[in-house]
Amino acid sequence: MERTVMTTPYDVEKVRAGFPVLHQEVHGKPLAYLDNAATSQKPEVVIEAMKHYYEADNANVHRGVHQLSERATRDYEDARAKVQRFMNAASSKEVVFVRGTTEAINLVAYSFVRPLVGKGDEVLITAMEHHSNIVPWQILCEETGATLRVAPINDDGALDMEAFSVLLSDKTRFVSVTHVSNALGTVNPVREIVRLSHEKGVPVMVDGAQAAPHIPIDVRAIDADFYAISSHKMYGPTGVGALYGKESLLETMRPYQGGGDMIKSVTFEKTVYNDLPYRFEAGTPNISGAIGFGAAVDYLEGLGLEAVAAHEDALVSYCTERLLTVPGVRIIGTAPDKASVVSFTLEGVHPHDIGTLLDLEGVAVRTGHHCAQPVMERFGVPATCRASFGVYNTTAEIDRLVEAVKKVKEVFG
Ligand code: C6P
Repeated sequence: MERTVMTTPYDVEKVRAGFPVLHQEVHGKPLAYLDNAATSQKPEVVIEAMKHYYEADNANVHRGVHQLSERATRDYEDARAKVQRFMNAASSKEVVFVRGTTEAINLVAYSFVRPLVGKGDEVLITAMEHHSNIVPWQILCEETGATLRVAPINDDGALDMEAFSVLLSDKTRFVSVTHVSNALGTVNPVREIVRLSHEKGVPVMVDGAQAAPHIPIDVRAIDADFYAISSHKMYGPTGVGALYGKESLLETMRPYQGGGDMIKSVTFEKTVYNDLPYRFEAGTPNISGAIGFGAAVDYLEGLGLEAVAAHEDALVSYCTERLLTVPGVRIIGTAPDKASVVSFTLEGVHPHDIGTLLDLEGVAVRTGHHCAQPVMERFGVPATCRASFGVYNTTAEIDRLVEAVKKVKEVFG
């Protein structure tokens, strides 16, 4: 992907100063938080935005005529506009607040794809998907008689595009792919995937959970039909995310849940559903979460996504190079285009043992299957140790990771 080179140097120490949680010791060592793919830390500005809402404006949205409700509604809708701008969606009607990527994918499976498919139809995903982009499609296939097809990945963790093109057939009704793999770091050629799919008239959903915190997202340039993101991986709060959907498609979809706010009028005879995007936001939403999400989007845009991407690309390269100096280290996922994740194993040591010993050194990584068990199977490993980087990480923290891995090697002989 082409990236703009920033003229001002990236000031990581200034960035770090904005994150209160980073300034602590774990087991007597300074915290090196390298588990950003699981969830990122929150800057003061996000914490403050949420605190302000509860201290000054707390009220339900779209309901009251009183001052507090008007303010809460304004800030909630401002947050939607921020997310719209962040993803470059054409209209705020195309941005539905959800609990996160998982809920967004389930919503699309239920409301858009399920009524479209039956026996003989196929849904196409890839072998590098997170469970959130596998299980909803399995449920859908079980219930409709459709078949789930899986495009394979190459030994370096890149998608096998030739196989993908072959699997994309006249039977394919829907394609759902991740933009960035959480277990491998692979960046998928989503524009190309969408182009090929649209040539066959097949709509595409992109799971952007791991892309949105790291690379600029432009849903219109990608021409994605649906795109899902999670606030908590983007320096925002947990429990909120966004589903982008093309207005023309959202308009055709049945509601996901029924309840308050998703209706225009209700009688026992007939309910008239609300306009977009409220039709998909039944019940009192996560108001403080959405406001925090909006603040997180402002924060990321303030840093500049190109600058963030350049900073994290440099960390991935540095980490890969340094880890490979340790005999017995194997990097899982070596695709040419990667974002922010370095998954590895150490010969003779279970990743959980590595994780536990790293924790004693103050280094936080995730170990396990990363909710992507088929990826582990593909690479013949039970689990990996995953270092994942964010805006505040430094090469010094990577040096500490590498020194800790060397120590693990010594302990286990
Ligand atoms: N991956 C990880 O440690 P939610 O939980 O709904 O915000 O996001 C789910 C999800 C979907 N797709 C991808 C590619 C993801 O990485 C995740 C979440 C975390 O890798 C937690 S399992």
